[in-house]
Amino acid sequence: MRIVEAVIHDVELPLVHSFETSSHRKSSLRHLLVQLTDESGTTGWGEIASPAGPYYAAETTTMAWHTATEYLLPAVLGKEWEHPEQINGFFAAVRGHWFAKAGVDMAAWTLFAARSGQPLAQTLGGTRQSVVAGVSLGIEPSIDELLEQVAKHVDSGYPRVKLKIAPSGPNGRSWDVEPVKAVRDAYPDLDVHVDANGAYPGRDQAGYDDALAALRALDQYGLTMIEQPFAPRNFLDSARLQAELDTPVCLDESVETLDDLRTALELAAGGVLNIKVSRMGGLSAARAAHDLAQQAGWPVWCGGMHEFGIGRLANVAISSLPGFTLPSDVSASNKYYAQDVITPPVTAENGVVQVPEAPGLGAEVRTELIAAHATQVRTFTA
Ligand code: OSB
Ligand code: MG
Repeated sequence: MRIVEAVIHDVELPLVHSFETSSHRKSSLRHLLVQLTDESGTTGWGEIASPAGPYYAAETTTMAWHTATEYLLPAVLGKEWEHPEQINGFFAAVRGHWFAKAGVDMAAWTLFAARSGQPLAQTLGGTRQSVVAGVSLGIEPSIDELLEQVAKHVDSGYPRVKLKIAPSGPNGRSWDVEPVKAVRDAYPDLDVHVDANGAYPGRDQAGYDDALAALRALDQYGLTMIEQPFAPRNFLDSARLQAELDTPVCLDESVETLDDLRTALELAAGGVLNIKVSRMGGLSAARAAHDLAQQAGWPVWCGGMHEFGIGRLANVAISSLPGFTLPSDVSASNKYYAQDVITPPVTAENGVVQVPEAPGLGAEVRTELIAAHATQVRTFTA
């Protein structure tokens, strides 16, 4: 196969409900859609779901545009390949920039699946026909508004709810033990987990004692996991915390590469892995992380970056692999977007999403909707 054309679309979609985490709040999202076409005229789509600002990872959408247009797309154009796992090799010299790489890798995988006449999930080695979805709920202005959000999603059938939490600090009041207690009191048996996005100070920072006290208090609420309590590179405090808590610690931001995962496994810096296709640089890396975690006995689940439909379907496909035993953040398109870039959109019935059986991505890409919401487009030809 040879990529003869690459197109990148910079697309902004409004969110149906604004979303706040320990670092910031947003009401619309700007993602980059990558379209690769080979010499047979087969097209594959990928999504660069980098957040606009450098708060989850250092990468931003503007940087990803630069990385993709200056380095990644020129590197894949005109190259001969037989399998999508080779794509990353063409830009192996580029350090980091996992989101930008993920979008290109994903486009190569969907192109390959389409050309093989196979659903993406099957191409990846997926074994499930459906995947269980959980929802991720942001920090709300009040406990009542949070309980309203939980009720809305539990009532529509989602079996797991993840709550964003934050310690008190320069960003404002703490949002951890109090909301968790309120949700647990209202839903004694619900699968609940929390995600701090690395906001708790580590051992060498002010506030560590308060952080430990809050995290220890959270251990009482039967949470499925505490996701990313400490900063991404702080594997050591994560390992110390895991050694004393009953609740599994889940790593998200800490694991960008397979080397990070090996470090985490060796140190027992957690017990669960959130695999994000975007954070790890694509489907090839996500699949390799799944294999490594499975061998080590860590359950995994697929995290999201509020993907539009293209990235969302890639998440559904990877979640069909056997080691994804916990609910994934593959909620329906309508949790975030009134109009999605694919048709049909991703839907969930009682919190269960069907894995598409159609070849390739598994849905039609709505190019007219993409064009209507695009702020810039660039085309490369071999
Ligand atoms: O940490 O999981 C996270 C969104 C943006 C940045 C970080 C995270 C998230 C989510 C989104 O939780 C979950 C989803 O896409 O449904
Ligand atoms: Mg997370």
